[in-house]
Amino acid sequence: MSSPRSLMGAPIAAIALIVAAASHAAAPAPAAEHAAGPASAADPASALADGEVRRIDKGQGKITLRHGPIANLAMPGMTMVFKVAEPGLLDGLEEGEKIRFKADRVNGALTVTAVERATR
Ligand SMILES: [Cu+2]
Repeated sequence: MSSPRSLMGAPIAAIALIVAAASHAAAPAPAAEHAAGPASAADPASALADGEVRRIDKGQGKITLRHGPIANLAMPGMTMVFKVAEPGLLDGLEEGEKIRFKADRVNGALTVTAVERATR
């Protein structure tokens, strides 16, 4: 244990110690990191894949996409059915429309978690 006691360094060191002590007491570091939330874990820009809507099934909450490579799932381009994380993601989409989307494995099912229209 060494304590910085010089007069010049004392004020800053003291403040730093107080802040460190206060935040330590208020919230343990691991809990604070978890609070950031799982949804924002991946870089959103790089997680978006290209897709074209082939079929929409609002009743089942499913969408068929012809998609390009999906980096975060290590999946090559193909046509396949995805679940959607929430029905509202299908609102306004039309078959044949080009989209950019984010997909993830949710409870073992490949699921579209975000959709945005491709801009041209
Ligand atoms: Cu696929």
